[in-house]
Formats: sequence, C-alpha cells, structure tokens
Amino acid sequence: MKLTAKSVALIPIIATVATAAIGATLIAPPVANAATTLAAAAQQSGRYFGTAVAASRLSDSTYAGILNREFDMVTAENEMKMDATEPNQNQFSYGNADRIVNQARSQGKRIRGHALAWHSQQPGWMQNMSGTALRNAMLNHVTQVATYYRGKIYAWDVVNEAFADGSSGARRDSNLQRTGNDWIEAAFRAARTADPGAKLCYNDYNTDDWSHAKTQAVYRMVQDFKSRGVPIDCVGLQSHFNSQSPVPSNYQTTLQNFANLGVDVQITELDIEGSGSTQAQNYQRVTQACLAVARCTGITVWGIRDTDSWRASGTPLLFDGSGNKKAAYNSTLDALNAGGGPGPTTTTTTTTTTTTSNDPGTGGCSATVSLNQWNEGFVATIKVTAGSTALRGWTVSTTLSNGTVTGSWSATRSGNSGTVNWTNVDYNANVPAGGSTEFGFQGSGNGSGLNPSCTAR
Ligand code: G2I
Repeated sequence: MKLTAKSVALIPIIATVATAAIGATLIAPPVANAATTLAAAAQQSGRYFGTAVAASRLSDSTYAGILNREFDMVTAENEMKMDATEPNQNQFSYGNADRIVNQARSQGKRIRGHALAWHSQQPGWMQNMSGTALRNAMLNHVTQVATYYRGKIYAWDVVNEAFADGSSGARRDSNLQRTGNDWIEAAFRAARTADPGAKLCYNDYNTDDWSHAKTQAVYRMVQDFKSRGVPIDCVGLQSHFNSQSPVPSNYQTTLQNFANLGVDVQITELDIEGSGSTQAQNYQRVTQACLAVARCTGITVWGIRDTDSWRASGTPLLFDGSGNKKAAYNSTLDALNAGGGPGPTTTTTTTTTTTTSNDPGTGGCSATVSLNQWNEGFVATIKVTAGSTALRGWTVSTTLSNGTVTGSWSATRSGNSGTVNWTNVDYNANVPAGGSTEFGFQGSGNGSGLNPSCTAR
C-alpha cells in the first residue's frame, strides 16, 4: 500500500483499535450466566473483591449504593490507622472504624484491617517516642486494637511499608525500626495472640516487580519468618500503578513466588492511573494475574469513584465521579467472569475440643486446638485453660501423625512429629484459676487429630 499523508495519519488509530481488539480477545467472552457484580464474579473462583471505604462518605447514597452492590470486602481507608484508633496513649477511639465495620458486617461483607503498625500516621504522642517505651507502646497498640476487633477481621495488615525504596533492600529507617530489627516479628506475634483467627499480613508498595530490590527484601523476610515459625499468613501487594510505576510484566511471577512461600497473596490497594482502553487492559492484566495464582485470594481497589481517590486527578478507579462504570470496570468484571485458573486453596478451619483426664474443675487444666489447615501445611493455636486452681506450669501433649512441626511460639517443645510435648515458657507458666493462655505452632503436612491433653506441673 502506498502511504499517503492521510493513510499515515490513520495508522495510530488503526493500531489503537487493533490493540483494543487484542486486549478484548485475551479474555473469554462472558458466559451465559456471567455474574453482574465484581463480588459475585470474584466469588465464582472463591475470591473476594473489595474496596477502601471512608467513613465520611457512607452517608453519600451513590457511594453506599455502589459499595453495597459491588464489593464483599472492605478496608477502612484511614479509620483503623494508629493515629485514628489511639489518639492519646492508652485512650482508644473506634467510632469511625466501627461505623465502617458495622456497615460492612450488616451487609455480610468481610473486613481487612489496615494497619496495626506503621511508621506513618502515628499519633503525635508516639512520633517522639523511642526505645523500649516505643516498642511497648507499639505492642500494646497491636494487642488492644486486634483484641477489640477479635473475630471480626478477615486479615490484618499487621505491619505496613517497613522496607526502603530503591536498590538497598534495607529496612526503612523509622522510630519503630530503631527499636530493633525484630519489631516486625514482635508485632506479628502480638497480633496472633490477640486475634488467632485473623490472617496476618505484611503489606507494602513497590513490591510488584519481581526484579526490584524491595520485592526481594520482603520476600526474604517472609521466607525467614516462615522458616522460624513467626506467624505470618499473607503478603499484601498494594499495587498503586501509574506511568512512572506501571504494571510490571512479571507481576504474576511475583504473586506466584510469594505464594510459593506458603502464604496467601492479596492485592490490597489497587489503583491504576489512566483512562479508556489502556487503563481497562491494565486492570484486566492485574485481575488475570491474581486469578492465575491459586493463593491470590482477592483484590481490593483503593476507593470507589475516581473522585474518592487519594489521587483523584489520575482517575485511577473503576467508577467515574458520577458513579458510572468505566471501561476498566467492564474489563475487570469480564476477567473475573472468565476465570483463569484454579481458585484459592480452600482453607478449612476445624476446631476440636479435648478435655484432659485430670478434671480442670478440681485443679489441672484443659487444652483446645484451633487448626488452620491448607494443602501443604497448617497453623495450630492451642489454648490452655486452668481449672479451679491456678497453674504454676503446664505441659500439653499432642499427636502429629501426618505432619511435621516447622516452627512454634510461646512454648518449648520436644520432638517435631508423632507425640510432641509442649511446656510453658517463663512468661506463660502462671495461669490464674479459670484463666487461659495460648501457644501455637505451624507445620508441613496434615495437622488434624492433634488431640491436645494438658497436665498441670
Ligand atoms: O497513600 C496511599 C496509600 C498507601 N498505602 C497505605 C495507605 O494507608 C495509603 O492510604 C492513604 C489514604 O488513601 C489517604 O486518604 O493514606 C494517606 C495518608 O496516610 C491518606 O491521606 C490522609 C491525609 O494525609 C490526611 O491529611 C487526611 O486528613 O487522608 C486523610 C483523610 O482524608
């Protein structure tokens, strides 16, 4: 074909149309009974689709209407942060967070808790603290807030944004980091004790590209936590994208590699600046990447309408300022409806209760186990309860027929499979009459049939 000025001018248009067509063919055409909301479409593969919510917008009927219709997971955008929940030391304030939690629960939605410990958004009193006083204040905050919401949170961002940007792969300098490198694991242990049923996540941004030093550093920390039995269940990739920080080509690899460590992966704060078909294709790619990774359990977008966004000028969300569905909404919904891979491994939580032969009513103790089992492994949390006499020490015997202990906390153990005995550590030896304490362990294989039995020492 001879290129005239007119036909040259047409090339970009043809190219754009062609790209859009290629994008559209990446996903299967909607099936006959395709779900019509993001939540329903995600549920088809056992996943969730969530959004950040601001308490101040709940009275906006357009906003609340979209929230109730489209999403089945909710994150408080600011209301559960440290400055909001503990404005004065040891004075906790849950009004706005409760508004979000109650609204979500009344609509049958689940809640991601964001965030227990973070260098940013600290209340003024905490910003100037250091050393042991700060470490204790942070642990107290984690314990108090996670205890207050115990049983109501699907997953907590226990620690947020603790790694430095750039090529160092180092921890971010902060007052919390200066309390000692173990501040992160200390926070996770406190959170596990306070709310054993919640998944505990590490959450960060710029951790989407597998080749980035920050991604590698977070990966190594999670790997280390898993090997030492620090209780961590999930990694949150915030995934704030724009032209300076585009969706990386290896995004799915990153999700898969984290999942391979034995943790769930969640896309926790997704927004992608842009518009039209380019933005739609980017949302589609992110959605497909999650669907392709069995342990990518859900996606949360960081707001509902473009005008609700922390960076509204980049129009990064799925609904326009009037609440209309954008092209990005349609491509996301279609990708969810098309599926793309096996759903997340079903996590079965079974709770067995065993009472010991020594009647706790006349002294002695009893032990119960809460088991979180997935395909390759498990986490067991064991609760030791004193009878009518205070305990001065205890031993719990468990049976692990088809699994191996890989790590434990808050107890000393003998053996790692078969009959495994657990003895108190110094700080949890004393349990008042009728009171209880917990320890836990994780392992590979199957953790069922533990049948814990407790003996007072
Ligand atoms: O910055 C985007 C997100 C990055 N990851 C962690 C998230 O927690 C973070 O969310 C944003 C919120 O979307 C903003 O809404 O975090 C910002 C600050 O931590 C939030 O901004 C704050 C402003 O700084 C305050 O001045 C303002 O009062 O929002 C507050 C409520 O609008």
